[in-house]
Amino acid sequence: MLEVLNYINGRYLPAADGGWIEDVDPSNGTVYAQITRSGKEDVEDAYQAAKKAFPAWSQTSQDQRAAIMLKIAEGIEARLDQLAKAESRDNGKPVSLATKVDIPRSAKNFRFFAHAITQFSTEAHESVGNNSINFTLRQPIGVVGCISPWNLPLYLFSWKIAPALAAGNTVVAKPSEITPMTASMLGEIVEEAGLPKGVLNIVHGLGPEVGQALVEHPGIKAISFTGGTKTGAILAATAAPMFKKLSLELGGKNPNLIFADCDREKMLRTTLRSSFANQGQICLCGSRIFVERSYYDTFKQEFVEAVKTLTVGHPADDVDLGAVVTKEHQEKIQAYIKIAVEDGGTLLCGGRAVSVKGHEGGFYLQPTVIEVPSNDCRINQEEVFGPVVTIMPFDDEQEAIALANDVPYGLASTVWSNDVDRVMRVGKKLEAGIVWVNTWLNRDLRTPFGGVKESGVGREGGLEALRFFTEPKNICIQYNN
Ligand code: TXE
Repeated sequence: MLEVLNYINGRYLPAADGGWIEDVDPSNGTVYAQITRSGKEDVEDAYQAAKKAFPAWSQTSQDQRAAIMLKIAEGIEARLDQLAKAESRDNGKPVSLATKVDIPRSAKNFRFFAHAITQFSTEAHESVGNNSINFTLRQPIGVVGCISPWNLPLYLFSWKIAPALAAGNTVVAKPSEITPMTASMLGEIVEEAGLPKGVLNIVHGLGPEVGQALVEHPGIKAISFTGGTKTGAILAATAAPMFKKLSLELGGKNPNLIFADCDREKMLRTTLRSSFANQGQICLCGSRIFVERSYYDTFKQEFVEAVKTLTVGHPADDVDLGAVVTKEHQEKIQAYIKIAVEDGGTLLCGGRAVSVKGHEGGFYLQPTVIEVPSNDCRINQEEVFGPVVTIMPFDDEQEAIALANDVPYGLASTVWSNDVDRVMRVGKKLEAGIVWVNTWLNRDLRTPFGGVKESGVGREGGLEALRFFTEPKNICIQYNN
């Protein structure tokens, strides 16, 4: 049986207490690997390795760090097929998606922050007449923790690790126990790239065990987390009394506002993606669709017809949707569909599990569209995180904005309209960290990424990430003329 081991101080090794958890292939429901089940002792070992490596790594020049990170990016790209297949087998997403999006973006994350760190400057101020100069150093924090989820495994794992390393920190990182494989493969890639031992350490296991131990460790001074809102709250409660720096990228329940004047062909094509990409398991998916009333009936008919053409099947095949990540998650999504209908929703298409010939044990679901009577329905208020979207009409901009904002989350939003005055009026009033206009998941890594309300605290991406992973220090020198 394939084993997923910890990577500590440049060595692959099992957890100290020898426990294991199963790694299930969502495409057929079989256990295909066992994952080492780490705990406090393993986090301590990883921390000691990172602490020992910190002085040298933090004194490595930005150019030297950048050179190693560029090699890590090349190492990921050299293993594109192997990593994409591993990602798909762990997560259930189509191999084509992992090949086109997840793995290339993981390489890009390292490449981006390799360049960013060589441009990362700070401010200085001369106080004329007072013979003083004030300048700011941005110093690495020390040993930091990175905790990532199962939906975009290597993509989000690398999105945290890259800026942490670029800023001169050493890292203890924990991927999701549901999709540990590609994170585990990163160990050999960073070693090949020349990353010194102990700079990056990867521990595997259950969130409430090794994840909690990571957050509780007094020596780990900052945690960058992506996952569920409930888990984010647990982390915050643990970290608060320790005054630990936290970046929390949590859930979303994103509105997709469609005005009648939009480019309808482009909107329809993009809305299929924003609704069902990665089986709807992206925190940025537009799961609540609101359409201007004059266009609503036409949209409903055309959108449902288009959704029915989407294919669901084994991730290794040329399909639009693969399997959702676990049996439990499949059941959670189906429960939400049932609740939506009980709340007065109309199932316009989908709603059922799919049995894929030869892979009957897999966790497949039809892409589902539900027309809801109100935004107050539970399915419009809670994150389902699956191939399920709801639709309902709105009468004017004010109503569209009110509906969009009437959720506990505030991560991303999409506005479809060719009226630039309107998209500015609406965009400025949306309670969201990201507003896409006539596009979706169109990311420039220099921009801040994150949300408001229950979608999290802080921002990742670009300079925001480098600022999170450094501490500013103001030095003031007074000199004699
Ligand atoms: O996230 P969890 P899961 C949402 C989505 C999904 C829900 C749960 O609604 O259904 O979150 O997903 C680790 N201390 N998103 O189960 O549980 C855990 O091991 C420290 C949105 O993946 O939050 C994993 O590595 N760590 C999100 C990571 O936290 C803990 C993407 C995420 O696990 C921990 C994924 C603890 N007490 C899910 N408990 C997005 N914004 O993209 C768990 N973990």
